Amino acid sequence: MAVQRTFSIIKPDATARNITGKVNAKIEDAGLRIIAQKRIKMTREQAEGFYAVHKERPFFNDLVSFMISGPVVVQVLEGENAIAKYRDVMGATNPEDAAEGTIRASFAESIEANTVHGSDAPETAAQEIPFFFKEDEIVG
Ligand code: IDP
Repeated sequence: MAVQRTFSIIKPDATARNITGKVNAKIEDAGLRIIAQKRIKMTREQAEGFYAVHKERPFFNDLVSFMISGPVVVQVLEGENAIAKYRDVMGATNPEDAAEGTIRASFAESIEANTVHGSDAPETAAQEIPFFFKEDEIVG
């Protein structure tokens, strides 16, 4: 399996509870390397653009409001099979379904305030990384 890059967001529920370091420890313990990271406050336009694939879903407006309700930490992670590996480390979308030890099982508050985002496929990662990072901000 090749070395891949994936895009991650530590969501506002995690920055509010000051647990970004605990999330990062789980990422690093899984063998993923944080090769870019910044703390930002997303604009509504950014959040709507980022989640555009979900715009017909009933939870879209609430999701956008949640994502702009506080700071987030956007990241690029690198490692062997990073996209699938990070999805495993995150756990299921609904924390009630997430496997023990995963980020969402450990920290998520609800299906919406579920602590992290991670790209779901190589094509998604390739769109999401440049949405937030310039190439010279990523140091592999
Ligand atoms: P994922 O983040 O596990 O890939 P998606 O289905 O792509 O899950 O949904 C994107 C985000 O939208 C979720 O992480 C969660 O924050 C939110 N979300 C998904 N389903 C629901 C729902 O049924 N109610 C409220 N928010 C939801």
